[in-house]
Amino acid sequence: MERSVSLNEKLEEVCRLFRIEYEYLGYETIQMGNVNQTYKVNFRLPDGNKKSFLVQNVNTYAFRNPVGLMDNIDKVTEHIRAKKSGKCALHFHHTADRKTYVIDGKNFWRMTNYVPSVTYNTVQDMNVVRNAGKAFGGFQMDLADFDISTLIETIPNFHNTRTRYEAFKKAVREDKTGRAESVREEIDYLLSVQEDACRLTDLYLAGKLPLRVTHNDTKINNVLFDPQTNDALVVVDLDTVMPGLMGHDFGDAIRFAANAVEEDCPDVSKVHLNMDVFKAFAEGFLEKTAKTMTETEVETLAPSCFVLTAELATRFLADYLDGDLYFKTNSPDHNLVRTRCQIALCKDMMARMQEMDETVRACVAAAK
Ligand code: GN1
Ligand code: MG
Repeated sequence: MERSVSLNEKLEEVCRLFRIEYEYLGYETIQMGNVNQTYKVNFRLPDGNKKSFLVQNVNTYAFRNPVGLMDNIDKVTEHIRAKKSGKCALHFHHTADRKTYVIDGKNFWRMTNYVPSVTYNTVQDMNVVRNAGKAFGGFQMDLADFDISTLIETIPNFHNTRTRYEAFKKAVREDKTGRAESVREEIDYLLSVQEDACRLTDLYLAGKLPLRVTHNDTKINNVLFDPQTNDALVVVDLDTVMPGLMGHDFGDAIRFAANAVEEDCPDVSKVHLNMDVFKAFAEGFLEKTAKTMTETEVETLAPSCFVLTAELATRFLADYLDGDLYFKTNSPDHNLVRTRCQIALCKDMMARMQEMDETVRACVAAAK
């Protein structure tokens, strides 16, 4: 890949502002996430060894209050780090004036420690899946004693499926790019499942589900694994850590990890819910969380997988209709491909709802 000199210089300058004074060697672009830009920056230490950090350019179109977001992250990472003495934890670097970010023009930069590790987009090894379930379940439990009132909503109504549907319908009505007619089938499907998709939101609004500190973006590639042992080392991508529901974390994790293919697979005939992955994740997640869960929360876990998948489909399709402003895309129809993949998964999840629910209940019984 051709490297822009100015980006190289910019990254070095940002690192200096975070008070990294070693010899700068250069950067690598890291494919991570659909929203922020991530770079691995490499340095040479005085003893000749190399040391790396991660620098991210936070997407301020998605995150309108990045300073509030960094305040959330700082509090949450320090809360977790205090419980993990000697173990791997995330740490954000500070500037000379004690800020966890550098603002330059439109760019909002931050820097963390680099954890040598592997990540997975699809997983065959059920041990890895179970460890991911434990990591996300453990993450919620680590934050169970965190004062939720000190967190801001980094994206208001992030998993409010009712407001997501309103935004989707607005995008259909406005049809800014003239694409709506060509995706009528997808629009109609998503409208037809609206009530099922809004089930979690409605239960919450009716006061039937407790608010917890949740991660809200529990893709399995947001867990870093030890390359030798495949133990989960640390949960990353804390931008959306905020008040949320147990089902948000469970459902989103299954949506991503238990899909037999990647979330943007163009061949929808390959999309299906892998029940072995479902079971392994549920075992790990519930081993950590079952004891603290209410009966209504347990009831929501299987439906939440459908909810999170349908919700994301409305978001991908709305973005396609709006002209691809929110998610990073690598082709003109990338958001449509993603939408179709999520819709295919929704259909398979609907067909397996009872099986999912029985598996959840068996895991809860085993964990209690
Ligand atoms: C985005 O943060 P990242 O890029 O891993 C999105 C999630 C979606 C996901 C789909 C802040 O995740 O909500 O589920 O893409 N994050 C934000 O891949 O919108
Ligand atoms: Mg994220």
